[in-house]
Amino acid sequence: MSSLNSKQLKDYNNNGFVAPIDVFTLEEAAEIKKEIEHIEKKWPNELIGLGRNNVHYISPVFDKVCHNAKILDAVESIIGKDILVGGTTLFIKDPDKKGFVSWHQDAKYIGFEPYNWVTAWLAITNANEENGCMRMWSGSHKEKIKDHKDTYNKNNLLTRGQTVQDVPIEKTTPNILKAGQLSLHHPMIVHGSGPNKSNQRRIGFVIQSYIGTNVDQVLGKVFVQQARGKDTFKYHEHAKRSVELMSKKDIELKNKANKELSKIFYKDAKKIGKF
Ligand SMILES: O=C(O)CCC(=O)C(=O)O
Repeated sequence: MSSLNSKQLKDYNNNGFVAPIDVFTLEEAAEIKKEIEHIEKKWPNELIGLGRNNVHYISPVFDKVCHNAKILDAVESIIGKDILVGGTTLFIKDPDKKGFVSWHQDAKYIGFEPYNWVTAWLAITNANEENGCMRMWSGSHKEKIKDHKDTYNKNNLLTRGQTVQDVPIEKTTPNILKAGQLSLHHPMIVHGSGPNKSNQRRIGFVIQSYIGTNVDQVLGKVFVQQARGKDTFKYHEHAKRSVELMSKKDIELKNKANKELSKIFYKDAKKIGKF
C-alpha cells in the first residue's frame, strides 16, 4: 500500500528527498540502538570497517527494520510494489571523532540501474545540525551525474572520499530527524554531512537501497531480500532473513555480501579505503 500523500510525493519529485516520515517511537528507536551497543560489546570487530554494511543479515532486529510495513508503504509510493532490499549501512558518528560525509550522489558509485530505487535513512538517534545530520541539495537530482574527486580523506566516512566540488551551501537543507523518523532520498541528489560536534553519538541506519525488482547491479554482484511483491526479473541472488543474532550461517552471508560490495565500491579505484 502506498502511503506518501501528494504533498510528500511532490516534495520528493521537486527536491529529491522527503522527510520526516514517522516510523518508530523514541522507545523503539532506543531498542534498536541497544542492539547496536550489544553487538559492539559482544563482538567488537563486527560493525567496524566493511562490517558496518549489511547488519540486517546478522541481526533479526535490523532485519525487521528493513521489512517494516510503514517504511515499505512509503517506499512503494516511489518505486512501486515489487521491492527488494539491496543492502544496508550503519553510519555512526562518534562525538570524539571527526567523521564526515563528503558531498556525493549515490548513483555515482552504487551501480543500481535503472534508477528505480530509493535510499531510506532511519534516525536511530536524533540527527540535527549540531551532530552532523545530512544536508541535501534540493533539486540537484534533476541534473546529471557530476564529477566526483576521490579524496581518501581519513575522516571521510565514504569509501574513497568521493566528493562533488563547489556545492552551493546556501542551496542545501539540513535533514533534521528525531530518533525513529525516516527520510527517503533520490539516487541522484547531491548530499553530505558534517562532523558530530555534540557529546552524543549520531547513528543512522541506511537501507541502501530499496530497489525495484527491475533494477540490475551493473558494477558487480549484490544479494537481495524480497521485501514486497514478486521478483519476475530474477537479476539477483536472494538471501534468507535473519532469525537469530550472529548465527554462523548469517555471518558467512554478511561477509560474502560485503566482499562483493567492496568490489563494487572500489571498482577502478586507485586504492582501497577503510570501509
Ligand atoms: O549518514 C550520513 O551522514 C550520510 C549517509 C549517506 O550519504 C546516505 O545515506 O546516502
